[in-house]
Amino acid sequence: MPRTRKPKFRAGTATIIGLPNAGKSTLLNAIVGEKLAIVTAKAQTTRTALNGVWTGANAQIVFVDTPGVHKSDTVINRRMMQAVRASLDAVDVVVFVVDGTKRPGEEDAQAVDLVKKPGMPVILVLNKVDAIAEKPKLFGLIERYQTLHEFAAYVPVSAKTGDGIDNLRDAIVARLPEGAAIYPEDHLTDVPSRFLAAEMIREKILILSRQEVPHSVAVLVDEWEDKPSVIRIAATVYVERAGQKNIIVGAGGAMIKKIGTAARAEIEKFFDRKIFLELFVKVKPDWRNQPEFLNELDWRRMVNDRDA
Ligand SMILES: Nc1nc2c(ncn2[C@@H]2O[C@H](COP(=O)(O)OP(=O)(O)O)[C@@H](O)[C@H]2O)c(=O)[nH]1
Ligand SMILES: [Mg+2]
Repeated sequence: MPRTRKPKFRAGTATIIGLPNAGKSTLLNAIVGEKLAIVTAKAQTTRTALNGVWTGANAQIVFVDTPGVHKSDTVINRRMMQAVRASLDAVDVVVFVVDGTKRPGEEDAQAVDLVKKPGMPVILVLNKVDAIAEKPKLFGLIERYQTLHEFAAYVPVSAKTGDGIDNLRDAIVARLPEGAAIYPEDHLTDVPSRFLAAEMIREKILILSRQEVPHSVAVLVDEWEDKPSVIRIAATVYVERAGQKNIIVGAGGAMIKKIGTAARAEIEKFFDRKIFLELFVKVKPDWRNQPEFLNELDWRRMVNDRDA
């Protein structure tokens, strides 16, 4: 009887890199099938690297979503770029995401330079193909990117509709080393629940509030009480100025109520539990330049503190 060779299991890490708003977080969510990373139309929505695991029959990919490549001026921006660089260490494949509706510019060339490492396969993902009416335009775009780097593959996708996501997974898996799974097959992420909840609150603030507020907002979950019937969460929204606090609280508390309602719905959906959410707003001037506070916001330290 002829023996059919079973493909060997492959497992490894793929980091998702690109300019702000390319659709990196949307792509992570599309691949793992859960809304792990928050998404908005605003740049610098993602502030920290976070992982999401996809496990198939013959492979496991540990994805790392990262902040957009940008110039760093404040302490938080420097940390964001450190997270981007750190995600390139000990990684098997780089998934370089670009907005396929845009021509590559100087910023793209600089971002590509960041991922040029000897022997590192870099897959170019041309995202947002749902928004490209004339598909042949993609060929011209690919030609331009070819002048920037010898990419391992070119994969058009729509993170929004899911188009091309299977091809992308295949292209990544083909470049992973053979080996056993790194995580149990039902493991989704290392990110603690309280961080995910804080991010969901921050997303609603970014979506509902105006211009100057987004960059000034940080959210920390202070209490997480898991009761049989409900999870009770208390969180603090930090802003930099009193005026921003007024915007977020709104007239008669209308805005914070709206934020709370939207965030609670999102958190309930994700955890599939009834949630009781309490929000507080505090002014913390210049928090973006305070290393201590930035440590408090870092989910990796939340995990370590809990273990300690
Ligand atoms: N039309 C379209 N929009 C997308 C797609 N992927 C992401 N976006 C939008 O692009 C914006 C930035 O997405 P996000 O995932 O936060 O980008 P990131 O900054 O690279 O993480 C959001 O408004 C998304 O809804 C896509 O495939 N098609
Ligand atoms: Mg993002």
